Amino acid sequence: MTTLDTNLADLLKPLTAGQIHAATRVWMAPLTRSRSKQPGDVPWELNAEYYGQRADPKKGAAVIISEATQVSSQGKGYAFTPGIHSKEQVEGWKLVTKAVHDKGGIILAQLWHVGRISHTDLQPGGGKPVAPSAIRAESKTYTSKDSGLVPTSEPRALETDEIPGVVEQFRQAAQNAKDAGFDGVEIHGANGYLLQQFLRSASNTRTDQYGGSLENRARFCLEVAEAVLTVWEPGKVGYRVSPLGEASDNPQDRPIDTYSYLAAELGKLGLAYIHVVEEFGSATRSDENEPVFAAIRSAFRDAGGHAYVGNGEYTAETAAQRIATDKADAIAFGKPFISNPDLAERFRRDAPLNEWDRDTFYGGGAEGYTTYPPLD
Ligand code: 8OZ
Repeated sequence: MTTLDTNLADLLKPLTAGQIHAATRVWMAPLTRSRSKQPGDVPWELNAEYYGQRADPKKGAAVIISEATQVSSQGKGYAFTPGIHSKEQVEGWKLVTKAVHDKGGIILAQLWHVGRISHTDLQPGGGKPVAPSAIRAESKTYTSKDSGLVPTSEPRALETDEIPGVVEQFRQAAQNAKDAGFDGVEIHGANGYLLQQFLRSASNTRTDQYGGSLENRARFCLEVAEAVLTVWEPGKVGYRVSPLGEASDNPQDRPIDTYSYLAAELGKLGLAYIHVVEEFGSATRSDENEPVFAAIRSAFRDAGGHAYVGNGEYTAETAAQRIATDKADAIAFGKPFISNPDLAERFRRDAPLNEWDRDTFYGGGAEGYTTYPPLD
């Protein structure tokens, strides 16, 4: 028997993460696809079809984490990404959650505020994007079909008394997710966006209670989590981190200290899972980096958190091995789910995978979105 055969059973067995009852350990990662209906960044039938195709909890994703979804118009950083702050958007998401539930699936909304990774063209009234500090990211974003990628705008620092209003955007979005029929939410704390901008000293030079010490830099992240927990039970909430990632010009500092503190505080809140981007860009799931993941895993679990969800360039083999050795409770697959709506079934049958087409990752219509065939 191969390693895959011996461990595959572990990958395909059920998992209870808090109050999330997942049929397998094969989850679908949040994937920006930039196909919301315009104007208004509204989810629509095409998005419902895409998510529905992947929603069979045994053959597809046991749990779907939605693409990153802006909590407010201020939280938007890329053209064509969906929001969850207007009435139309909530109505649009109802089509998506219904399509998933019709297949017996589970879907969580990923709540997103980009902070400084935005452009004045995308901001309400053409204002500056907001951030912990007025430090521009050497990074690009996408403002329209015509402009292509453009440098991000210089942000302005949030006033201390504005911060509760931004926390409230997350609370309201969490409530909107409930109204739209989601089964829970994931807080986007990764990849150089607003929560991570607060957490890291490279993007946070504040001198109030939201900057300086690690406790202060993590304060905003934890206030967001607590606000979300006024709407959702902790067993239905996850939090995503990218401890080693430096995406969007946001270098790491002291990842073990930073993320074991954050993971422990999130664990104390009793969250369903922590979702860790282990490999992306310059970050890799190497032996050298293993202590970072191990520290997060034990800090979160020991404090009362439930599952550890790994992510990043996994195959069936590496995922199965990770589960079998208790290095993760579930694995979130991204690109493989773009091109394989029935990914878990293909793993089960050891069937070949469809290849993904990068040219159709972002924007456009059905092509490269709902056109990948299942086995049957
Ligand atoms: C790809 C393109 C735009 C945004 C992330 C939400 O990295 C994203 C994203 C990914 O978390």
